[in-house]
Amino acid sequence: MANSKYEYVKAFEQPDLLLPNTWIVVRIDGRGFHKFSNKYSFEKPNDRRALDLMNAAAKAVMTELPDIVIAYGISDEYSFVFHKSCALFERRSSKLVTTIVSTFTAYYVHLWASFFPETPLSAPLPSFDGRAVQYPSVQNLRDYMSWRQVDCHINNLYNTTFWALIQIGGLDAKSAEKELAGSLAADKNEILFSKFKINYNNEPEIYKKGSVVFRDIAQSKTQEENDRKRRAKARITVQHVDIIKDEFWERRPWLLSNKP
Ligand code: DGT
Ligand code: MG
Ligand code: MG
Ligand code: MG
Ligand code: MG
Repeated sequence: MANSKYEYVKAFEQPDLLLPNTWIVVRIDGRGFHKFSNKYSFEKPNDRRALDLMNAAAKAVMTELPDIVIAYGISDEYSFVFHKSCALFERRSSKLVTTIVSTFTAYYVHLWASFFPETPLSAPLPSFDGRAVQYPSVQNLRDYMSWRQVDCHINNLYNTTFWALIQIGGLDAKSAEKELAGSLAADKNEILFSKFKINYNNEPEIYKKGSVVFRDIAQSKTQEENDRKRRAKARITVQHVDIIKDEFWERRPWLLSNKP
C-alpha cells in the first residue's frame, strides 16, 4: 500500500529521547497557584488539606507508573524520579512529562472533593506544567533532592515568620516584609520565639520537610522473591523526613540500587 502524499509531514516530528543511563526527574508545578490558593482560601502559610491532596495525587501517579522510584513534594510542586535504567516510553521526554502531568492533574481534580468537601471546584480548573531533567550520577540526583528540601525549609521558615507577624503580631504585609528583609534563619527563629513563643523545631514535619513518597519494602520479606516482585508488592508510603543526610538512603538501599 503506497503511503499517502501527506505522510511526509511525519518527518517534522523531532525525537526527544532522554539520555540513556541517567536519572530522570520530572518536576511538575501548579499553574498560578498564588491565585488558586486565594480563590479556595488555602490556610496561610500552609494548608494541610492542599498538601494532603497533592500527596494523594502523587501516590496515585506512582501507583500507575511503577517505574517511578521516589517522589518529593512541597507547596504546589512535585518531583518524580525515574530510575536511570528506566525504559518507559523509550525515555521519550514529552511522553514521560505529559503522562505525569495529565495523570497528576486528573487525580488532583478527581480527589479534590475528598479533601475540600465544602468547596467544589469551579473554572478555571487547576493545571500543572512539567519538565524533565536528567542527572548523570546518584550524587547529582541527591543534590537535586536536597536542593528542593532546602528550598522547602527556607520558604517555610520565612512564611511561618511572615504570617506570624501578620496573624498574631497584627502587622500588615508591607511591615512584615520589611521586618524580615535581610534577616538570617537565626533571626527568624528568634522572632518566632521571642515574639510569639513559637519554637520552629516544633512545627509539623510535613511543613518543615515536605513529603517523600516511596515504596516501603518490608525488611523481613523472604529472599527468594526477586526485586521486581518485591517492588510491585511494596506499599507506597508518604513520609516527612530528611532526605539530605545519608541515613534515609542508607536505610533504604533498594530505592537507588541497580536494578536487574
Ligand atoms: P506559576 O507556578 O509560575 O504558574 O505561579 P504560582 O503562582 O503557582 O507560583 P509558585 O509555584 O512559585 O508558588 C506557589 C504558590 O502557591 C505560592 O504563591 C503559594 C501558593 N501555595 C502553595 N501551597 C500553599 C498553601 O498550603 N497555602 C497557601 N496559602 N498558599 C499555598
Ligand atoms: Mg513557578
Ligand atoms: Mg506554581
Ligand atoms: Mg511552585
Ligand atoms: Mg496514541
